[in-house]
Amino acid sequence: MFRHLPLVLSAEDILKKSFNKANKIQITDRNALYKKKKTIIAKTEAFSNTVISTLEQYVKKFPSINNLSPFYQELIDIKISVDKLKKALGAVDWARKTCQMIFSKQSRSLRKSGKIDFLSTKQQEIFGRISSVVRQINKELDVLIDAQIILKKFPDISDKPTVVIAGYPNVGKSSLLRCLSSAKPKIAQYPFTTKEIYVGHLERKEGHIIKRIQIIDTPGLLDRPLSKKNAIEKQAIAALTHLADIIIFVVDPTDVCGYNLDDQLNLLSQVKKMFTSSYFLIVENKVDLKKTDSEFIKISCNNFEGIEYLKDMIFSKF
Ligand SMILES: Nc1nc2c(ncn2[C@@H]2O[C@H](COP(=O)(O)OP(=O)(O)OP(=O)(O)O)[C@@H](O)[C@H]2O)c(=O)[nH]1
Ligand SMILES: [Mg+2]
Repeated sequence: MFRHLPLVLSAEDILKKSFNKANKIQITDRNALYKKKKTIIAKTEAFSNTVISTLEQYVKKFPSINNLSPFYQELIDIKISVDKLKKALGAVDWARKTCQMIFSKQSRSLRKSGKIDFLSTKQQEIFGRISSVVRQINKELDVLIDAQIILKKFPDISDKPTVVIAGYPNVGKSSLLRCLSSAKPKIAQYPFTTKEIYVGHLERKEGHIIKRIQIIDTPGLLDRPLSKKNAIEKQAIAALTHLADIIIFVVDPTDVCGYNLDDQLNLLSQVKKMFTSSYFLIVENKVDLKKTDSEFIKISCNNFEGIEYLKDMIFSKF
């Protein structure tokens, strides 16, 4: 989705690249005066056009935030800030227009004059003014440099039917995504292993139809109010809010996750209250270690007990 974002350069690097382009220019003309004049004009053009086209490319290739899905907009807000990114793109566009204006105005006087001294002075003036505009947006370019790295790592979400796996940290959510799909999220025996949203896909042929489902692994949630949730937890809430047709809520009654069952069940009732339009499948994981008499779907990501049944339940709901 965001893989084709341009590699954003700092202000100094944009200027360096543009001066390098200008320095490479060689004009030949038998008339020495013309040669000098043409060279000055061509170098000025090469420098200005490189700056302008670089800035233009950034603005064009960054996604228009308002056209993104609400999920991506919220993810941007959590990880970057929509406002900050919009302001940075606005500033870069302002700089592009300003450089364009400086170049158009000044290059006319370059063409008219035949005096080399005047041409050199004008050229330096254009270099100076454009450089100072680019340096003015140094901070905003830094915002885009960071944003570009973050956006390139965003999960590829499609509008397929979607299952979101949620629950306390360390209960086996990522293990379940591995059991249900070919995705390979990291699994470890400590909480908050998952810090991002991961996507896997589950397919099944039913007659002539292939049913495709998107499954999303989320960072662990703690039983605390939304206002107290950190940026990692907020990503899970964003996935539940914007993407979940089905929510698989995983509980771990064994305590090896490090959290007691009552807290997990409190979270479950909070989540149920928040997401009333999603269908819930509540699974009790790690039944290879302990099985309770709850009515939850019993699974083990270790020995795959209950996994096929869970898949049947998922497909039957779509
Ligand atoms: N015995 C047993 N261990 C399991 C099972 N499923 C997961 N585990 C273990 O539980 C630990 C946590 O698993 P993860 O899949 O990383 O849990 P998570 O919910 O994604 O954790 P966070 O990303 O930190 O929220 C790991 O050590 C897994 O090997 C299971 O069915 N049985
Ligand atoms: Mg995980």
